[in-house]
Amino acid sequence: MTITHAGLVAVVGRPNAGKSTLINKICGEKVAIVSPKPQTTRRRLSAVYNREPVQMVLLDTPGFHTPRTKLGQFMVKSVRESFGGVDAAVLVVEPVPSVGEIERELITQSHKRRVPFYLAINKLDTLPRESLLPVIDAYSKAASFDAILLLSAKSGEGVEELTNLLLTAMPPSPALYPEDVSADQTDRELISEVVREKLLLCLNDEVPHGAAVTVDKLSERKDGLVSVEAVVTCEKESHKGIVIGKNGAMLKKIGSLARAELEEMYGGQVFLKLWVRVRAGWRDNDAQLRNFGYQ
Ligand SMILES: Nc1nc2c(ncn2[C@@H]2O[C@H](COP(=O)(O)OP(=O)(O)OP(=O)(O)O)[C@@H](O)[C@H]2O)c(=O)[nH]1
Ligand SMILES: [Mg+2]
Repeated sequence: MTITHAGLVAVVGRPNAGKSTLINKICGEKVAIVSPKPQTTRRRLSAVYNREPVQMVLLDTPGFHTPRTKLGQFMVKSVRESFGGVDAAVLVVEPVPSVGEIERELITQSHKRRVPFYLAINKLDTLPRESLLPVIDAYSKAASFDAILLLSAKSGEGVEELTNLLLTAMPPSPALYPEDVSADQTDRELISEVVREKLLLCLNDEVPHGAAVTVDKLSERKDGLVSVEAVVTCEKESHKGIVIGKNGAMLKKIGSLARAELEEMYGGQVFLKLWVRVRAGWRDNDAQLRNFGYQ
């Protein structure tokens, strides 16, 4: 593959706007976890998309919000940092006809960078087209964008148009990543994210938001079987009880959902063992945060 143009694209927006869904859709594969709950993404993730002769590295960022914990501070800091050195930025927004404080702050930050800046009004599939006119109007008044796109990250409608615009914004450069790399995350990080996604899907807000997942053991046997031991760390004893569930039913459900997805990714059998433990207040503890990779 010959790459002549390559660059970085920051994808920003409020929690739940659909940033990770959009990045997965552009890349044509699942690189980032997605959930109906806000604050799913905690760490910046680089997803690599190649279309010869261009390579585009999409930075999936945590939803921008007012932090209440040190984990939240880390998340918000990583959004701010993601603007540094990018070649383009995309603001992903909900299709609502007013520009929120979060969006205004992100617009200000992006304008400082003076790079092509695109607005992606997402979730087009959830409302009739005529309802989008006031949304476009509100954003046109709030800032100058290089383009305003209407799209559905879920169905894919309008995504190709954004992809094409972004590709043309990439500057002359050799490839930034080898062509077989799809994201800058290790197998351990990927596995712990898949387990965390299932926690978000199966449990109510407070419990998964106070949970972290780490992979303690990972091995691949000669016969191809992948063996994983992962730990779910909760903030409270009561949360631990909820994660485990009656007779272990919830943990079993989370484990089997995660295993099914990992088996698809690895293309073979996966043995997944989950443990649950409690570390009170870990979201405000520097050492714990470092331990979980939130530093
Ligand atoms: N109907 C509809 N739902 C969408 C669309 N895009 C995303 N969603 C849903 O919105 C929810 C949030 O999507 P994510 O991709 O996790 O959002 P995010 O912006 O990455 O969220 P954080 O990581 O929390 O900042 C999920 O339930 C998605 O399925 C869309 O175009 N249409
Ligand atoms: Mg996300």
